[in-house]
Amino acid sequence: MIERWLRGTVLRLVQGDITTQAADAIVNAANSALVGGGGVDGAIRRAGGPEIEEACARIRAERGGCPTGSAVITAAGRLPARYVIHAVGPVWRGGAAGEADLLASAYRASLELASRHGLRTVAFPSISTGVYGYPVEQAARVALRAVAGALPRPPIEEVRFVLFSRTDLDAYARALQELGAPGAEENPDQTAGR
Ligand code: AR6
Repeated sequence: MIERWLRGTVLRLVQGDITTQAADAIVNAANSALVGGGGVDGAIRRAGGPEIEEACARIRAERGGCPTGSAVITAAGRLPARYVIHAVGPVWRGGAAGEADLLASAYRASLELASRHGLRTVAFPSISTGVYGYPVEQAARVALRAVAGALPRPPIEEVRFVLFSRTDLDAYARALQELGAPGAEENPDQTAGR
């Protein structure tokens, strides 16, 4: 596990399966139609059961879906998490089609929903880097910068990235380092009593 404190929130990187994570919310790498797919989406819907599809169907009926770069929140069915935040990242088209902005926006929208619902712990997968083909090194940088730049106030306790493979974990670890050297003042344990 790799972690880093930033303004009262711990950013944590772990390798694993997001469907098994205990967190207030796990984030789904969804599509804008909110219809079930493969990858994380398929795994979340299988593990969570019909309650998730029912909630997505209601959102589809009310507002037609969820545009790329935005997010919606539903119940989590049988998952250990309380909520699922369905975030829609962009399909990779070579990098000049606004992909980075849309990906950053999907992360920001997810944190905004988490904050609005008073959630304390949120677990993200690596949005867009599977079926949607976003190169993971670039996506990791966009993801961590977006999250670091949009941490809610008051701070949520933990933002966890759950990476499926060791290669993805390594890419996110490099991106986390690039955020700048951690200052002692960022870690409340190290500043206690000062
Ligand atoms: N836990 C954590 N990460 C996972 C898991 C899991 N259980 N399963 C896959 N990954 P993807 P996208 C990783 O394809 O690129 C769906 O059909 C995976 O290895 O799930 O945003 C949706 O319905 C990859 O690193 O999401 C959309 O249509 C990352 O999660 C479309 O795919 C994201 O891969 C979205 O594509």
